Amino acid sequence: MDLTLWQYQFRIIMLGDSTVGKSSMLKRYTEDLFLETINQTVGVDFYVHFLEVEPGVRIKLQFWDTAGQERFRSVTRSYYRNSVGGLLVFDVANRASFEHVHEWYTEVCEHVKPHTVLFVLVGHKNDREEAGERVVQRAEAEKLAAQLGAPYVEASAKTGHNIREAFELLTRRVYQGLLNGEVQLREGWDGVKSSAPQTHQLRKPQSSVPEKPTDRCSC
Ligand SMILES: Nc1nc2c(ncn2[C@@H]2O[C@H](COP(=O)(O)OP(=O)(O)OP(=O)(O)O)[C@@H](O)[C@H]2O)c(=O)[nH]1
Ligand SMILES: [Mg+2]
Repeated sequence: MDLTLWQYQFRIIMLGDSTVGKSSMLKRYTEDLFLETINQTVGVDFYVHFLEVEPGVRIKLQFWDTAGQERFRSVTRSYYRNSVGGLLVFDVANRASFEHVHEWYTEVCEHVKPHTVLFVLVGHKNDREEAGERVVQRAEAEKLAAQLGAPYVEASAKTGHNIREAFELLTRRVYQGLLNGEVQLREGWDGVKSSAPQTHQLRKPQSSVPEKPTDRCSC
C-alpha cells in the first residue's frame, strides 16, 4: 500500500500557553520521542501523521504546532482559519495555563467565523501528579470541557499516557463531523480536503460514536 495515499486531509492546530507541552505531545505522537530539553516553538511548526479511521479510510493529519508565547500571536492567528480541529492544552501543574484555556478558545472561535473548529481539551503532564504537583483537579477540567462542548483527556508526553488517544479522539470527532454534516468541505477553505471530492462518497463508520449535545462547539 502506498503510504502517501489518503482520502482526507485534516488540519489540526495545537493551542495553549508556552511550556504546556504542545510540541512534546506531537513529538511523542509522530516519533514516539520525549525530550527533557526541547526548544520553544518560534512562530509555527509543522508535523504530519497518517491515521486509518476505518478500513480503507486513511486520514492525513497536518498539525500546526503554534508557539504559546504572546509575541508570536499575530503569526499563529493566521493559522486558525484553516484548521478544522484544535487541541486545547494546559498543564495540570500550572493553574495559569488552565485559566487561559477559555481565552484560547474564544480567540480561535472569533477568528474562524463562519467556520467552526472542533476541540478536545487536554490536561497535560499528568505524570506530575506523582510528585504532588497537580493544581488543577480533574473535576474542574471536566466542567470546563463541558462548557466548551469538548471531550476531556488527561495525558503525558513524558510517559506516553493517552497521547495517541487524545489525537485519535480529535481525528475521529472530525471524521464523525464530516459524516454527519457538522463539518463540510468548502471551496477556499483548507481545514478539510478530500483527495477525490467528485467520486468519493462518505460512508457511515463501522462503529460511530453517538453525538452528545455537549460535543458541539458553542462559539
Ligand atoms: N513532566 C512533564 N514534562 C513535560 C511533558 N511534556 C513536556 N514536558 C516538558 O515541558 C517543557 C515544555 O515543553 P514544550 O513541548 O516545548 O512546550 P510547548 O507547549 O510546545 O511550548 P511553546 O513552544 O513555547 O509554546 C519541556 O521541558 C518538556 O520536556 C510531560 O508530559 N510531563
Ligand atoms: Mg512548542
